[in-house]
Amino acid sequence: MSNRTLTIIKPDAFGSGKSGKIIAHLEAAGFKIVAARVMRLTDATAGEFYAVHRERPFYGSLVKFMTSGACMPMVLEKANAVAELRKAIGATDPAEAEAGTVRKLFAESKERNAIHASDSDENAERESRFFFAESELLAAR
Ligand code: 3AN
Repeated sequence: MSNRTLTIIKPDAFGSGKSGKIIAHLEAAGFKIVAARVMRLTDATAGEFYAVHRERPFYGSLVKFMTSGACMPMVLEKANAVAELRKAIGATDPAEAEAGTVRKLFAESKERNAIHASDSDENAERESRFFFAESELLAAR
């Protein structure tokens, strides 16, 4: 069980000025920010990040969406971080997400769903290193 996970405030939420509210929501839920940046993904970067979905019918559209504007990758820290963040963001489709979750509060649709969260400790580690250098991951709590 690791205490870190990787999140991305996606272009729909960042572009409509919801990043501050989402960060406040996550901090209120007990997450601390270890690393953060604002960036715009390229086709190559988004394609590599979502490579596991390459064969899915929504892959092309997902990459187009994720490169459509700036986004905000962050490494978050909390005990049992991966499971806790998945719980805090809610189901992939906001229509199915529980009340009070980030996606219920801030997402537009199943694709434009406001936020990404790693689905395992292994992916949290891989995805954190995808966006951040070793020196950026040193912040100790
Ligand atoms: P989650 O983000 O809840 O882990 P995944 O990993 O199944 O969901 O999907 C990755 C991303 O792909 C989602 N966040 C969403 O933006 C998009 N996505 C997933 N399923 C669909 C779908 N059926 N139609 C359109 N986009 C989808």
